[in-house]
Amino acid sequence: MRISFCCTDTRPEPWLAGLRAALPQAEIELWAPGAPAADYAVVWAPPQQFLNEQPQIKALFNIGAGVDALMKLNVPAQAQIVRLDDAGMSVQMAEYVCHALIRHFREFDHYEADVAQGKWSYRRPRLRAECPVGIMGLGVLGQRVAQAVAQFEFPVMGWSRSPKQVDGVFCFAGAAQLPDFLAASKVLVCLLPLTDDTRDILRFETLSQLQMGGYLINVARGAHLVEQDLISLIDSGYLAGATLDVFRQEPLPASHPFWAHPKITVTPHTSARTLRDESIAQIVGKMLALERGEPVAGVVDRRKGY
Ligand code: NDP
Ligand code: OXD
Repeated sequence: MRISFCCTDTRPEPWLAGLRAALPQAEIELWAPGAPAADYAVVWAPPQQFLNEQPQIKALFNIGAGVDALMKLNVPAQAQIVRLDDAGMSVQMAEYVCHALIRHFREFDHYEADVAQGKWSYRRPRLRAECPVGIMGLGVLGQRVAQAVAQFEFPVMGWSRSPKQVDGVFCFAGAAQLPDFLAASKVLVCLLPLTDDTRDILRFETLSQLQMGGYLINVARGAHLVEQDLISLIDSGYLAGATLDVFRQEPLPASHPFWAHPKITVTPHTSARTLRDESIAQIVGKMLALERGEPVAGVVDRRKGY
């Protein structure tokens, strides 16, 4: 079995060492133009040239959950695209979203500012019932986040493409139920894949349907959000603020207004990191299953784009 490694912005050595240790019988090489044909590839945002030179490839293993960078390319028709299926990401996502939600809900920024001035002050307790949390995307990550948020006894709404039943979550589905989902939510968490249907989904028209004083947590992709619409809604006082982990342009340019906005918290696309050892174990397990002719989880439906 020959495996090609072609991952942009990723240090290849530890991945190659981990893959070789797990699959000593395989030939595993860092891709370079003109490399021999491979059976499988481990990829992250590969160049089109890689795919053009590997028309026979059986499967591409994406070292992230989101496959939007791959879906922009011309991928050989027979190649299965397999994404990371949790692999240690969902618990990180749950931590990140709960941290952002609780920091906002309990007004810890205000306490921090008061404490910095030596002030011993109290803010009026808020009611959880008045802070319903809406989660867009009830997939591997969205469901884990929904469960974690529900543990803190917030009312939880969820929205997905197909109807779902998730314990403790009031579920909405499809474009027709989006307005009801938004109207029932005050904090909105985006955990959608980036597709033609979801690009720009966080825009004036949708964000202004959240309950007054709403808050946005975007941990999916920057292109879900129309950035200026968010700033306008916060500056007008309709939305209370946002925590953003992903941006249209990454790294976020130094001159971007998000950096200094007092009601926007920025983190550098770090809400759920790819964990190398877990990811290698998952990828290797799936490669061996495919070799045996068995089905694997996390295969992308190319028509849906995720
Ligand atoms: P999944 O594919 O498991 O889940 C996607 C969910 O979105 C599904 O519930 C799906 O509905 C729903 N969905 C897709 N399209 C629509 C639509 N048009 N309308 C309504 N719902 C829709 O993905 P994951 O949970 O694993 O990951 C989600 C995203 O999180 C990734 O695509 C990636 O972009 C992002 N991510 C960000 C990271 C970060 O560090 N910031 C790290 C990892 C992932 P249905 O269930 O009906 O198919
Ligand atoms: C992912 C990511 O999609 O890191 O896994 O954003």
